[in-house]
Amino acid sequence: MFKNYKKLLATLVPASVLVSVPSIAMAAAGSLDPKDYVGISFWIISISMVAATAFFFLEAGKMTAKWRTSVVVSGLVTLVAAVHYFYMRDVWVATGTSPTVFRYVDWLITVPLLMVEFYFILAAVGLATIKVFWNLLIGTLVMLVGGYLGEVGAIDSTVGFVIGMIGWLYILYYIFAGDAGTAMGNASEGVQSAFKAMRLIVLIGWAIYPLGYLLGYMMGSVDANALNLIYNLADFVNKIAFGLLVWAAASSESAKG
Ligand SMILES: *C/C=C(C)/C=C/C=C(C)/C=C/C1=C(C)CCCC1(C)C
Repeated sequence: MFKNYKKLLATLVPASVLVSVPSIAMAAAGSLDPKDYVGISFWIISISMVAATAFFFLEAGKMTAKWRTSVVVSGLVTLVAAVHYFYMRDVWVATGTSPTVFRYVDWLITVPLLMVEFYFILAAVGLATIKVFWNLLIGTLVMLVGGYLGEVGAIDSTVGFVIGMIGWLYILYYIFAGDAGTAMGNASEGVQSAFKAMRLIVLIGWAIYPLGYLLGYMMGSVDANALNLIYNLADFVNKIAFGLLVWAAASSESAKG
């Protein structure tokens, strides 16, 4: 499957640079206001996603077969996010409104991919069952559907928040106390510490999102600046740092041969 790895890389990296061209053109035309900190954060994070993608795809080639897919998935997460970030940035710069649809389409693709990472890290040590993946996916869908309906005003923003929280708490319960959490017993130290760090990201890194929602929608009026700045920061932590944890575990385990 990875024989054409170099070819894949040669396609994906220029492709991610190409999608950034419209944004570069806009910035060159001076449309990014130096006082627009939210717009600048969109810019910085979109470029970071491109850089992280190149890094993960290049590094994947150094891993043993068992670990390569995990690092490729880290690169897919940042690639999908990079593309959405260029669109989101343009929506923000052009209209000053939240790019809610692009944001949720991105999450709908990238969050399940992050759940796949959990599945893979368990699978690499022979502990995963498909049930683990389905449970994490169900939690993800409840979380995102609740949040989306609340953000677009289809349901009351507090109700959307509560539904979203239920989905997130289910994921937390599952990875800390459920099958996925208790299955790690005899995994190697490198895998165990990576798994624990990934769990902490889902607990602490992911907590930034409901905070953004709270400050964005539930303080009496809608604050698009706070909402987008916080979501952007959260994506940086939860996509790039999370990917680096997977990369670190894969590197150390691959070095063992
Ligand atoms: C790469 C994108 C990631 C990891 C996105 C994660 C999103 C969340 C953890 C969102 C959580 C929410 C709640 C827990 C309640 C309020 C609504 C959400 C959707 C913002």
